[in-house]
Amino acid sequence: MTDIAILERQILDAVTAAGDEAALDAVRVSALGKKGTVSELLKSLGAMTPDERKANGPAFNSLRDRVVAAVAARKTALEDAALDARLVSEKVDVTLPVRPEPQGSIHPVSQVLEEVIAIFADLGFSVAEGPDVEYDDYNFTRLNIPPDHPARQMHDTFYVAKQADGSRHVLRTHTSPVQVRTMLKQKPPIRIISPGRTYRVDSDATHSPMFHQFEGLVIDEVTHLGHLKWTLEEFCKAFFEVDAVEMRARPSFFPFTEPSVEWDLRCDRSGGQIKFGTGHDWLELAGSGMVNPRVLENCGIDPARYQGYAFGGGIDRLAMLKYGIPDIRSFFESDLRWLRHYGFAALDIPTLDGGLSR
Ligand code: 2U9
Repeated sequence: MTDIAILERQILDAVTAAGDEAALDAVRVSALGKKGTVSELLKSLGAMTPDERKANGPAFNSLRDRVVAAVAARKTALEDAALDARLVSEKVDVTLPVRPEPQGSIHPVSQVLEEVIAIFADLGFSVAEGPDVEYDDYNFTRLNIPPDHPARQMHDTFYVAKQADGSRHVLRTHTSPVQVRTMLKQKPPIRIISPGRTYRVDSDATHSPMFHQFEGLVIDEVTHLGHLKWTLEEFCKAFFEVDAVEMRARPSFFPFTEPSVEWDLRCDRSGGQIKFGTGHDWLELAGSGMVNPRVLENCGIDPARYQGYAFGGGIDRLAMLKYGIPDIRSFFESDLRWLRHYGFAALDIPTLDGGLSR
């Protein structure tokens, strides 16, 4: 073997033996660095005669090329091995449950609240919220229920202690004051729902002193009872997960809507379970109406230019109907066995495309 061949063998063995990028770089420097063995050989060409240079030049240069290529190939191999090792160590099993042992469950009222929000969001409504303790003015007076109006008695109000100015705050008896607040700060078009807690002095199997409502409000230049009916129909189809529903209108009275309409839903109770869209029974669904022009005026909206429709329903009541819960009071007893039975898994988030209910 020539000296060149021996040197090449030594360098290539060292390249192969380099176990990581730092070791490989040390081999590269010792061969190709300023004072490296191959660099010294190339430098020695300068001191040779033209004939010697002719004889040794090609061999020295091709040695340098082979060493450069071997170092580059080893570098790629080391990088590939490092990536493979990282991929193995960082492997994630995407089939594992996100939370192996979920604790607790989602209350049916929270679940139905999310279902209602998902449906109305799909219909273009946004969610508005407000405080549970309200001004008497927003809960009643601006909604066309002035002091001493008989409708105040219907609301069985919880009053809060007198303020310094003699006025009394109330626990809101409906979520309508949220719509009042929205109208006072936002110009039409308005398209909101206001779900939340409401309070009335009432308690039996179908009434709880604290219950949950959703109300909807649409204000625009052209709105009518047809829009209202379509909106409630679309809601019912999505909520009860049926292809068709039939609604029956009954004339009603609310101080904040004129005309006022209550809606019943065709249903079938014959099989022990309730079915919607067929049958000979009717189920009270929601109250509604065209917003009373006096309410628009009280909330800073010009009734000559705008009209609106509004509706309201009980969330607890919807949860009882959909999930077969007979007594509203059981919602608020915090009985763990009840919660385990009627509760929803933490990741059971209702969406229209992913499925509203289990
Ligand atoms: C504004 C104007 C009008 C909201 C409405 C009802 C009819 C209604 C009840 C259903 C069952 C309450 O939970 S329940 O007891 N609600 O019947 N709610 S119209 O009307 C509004 C609201 C706000 C500014």
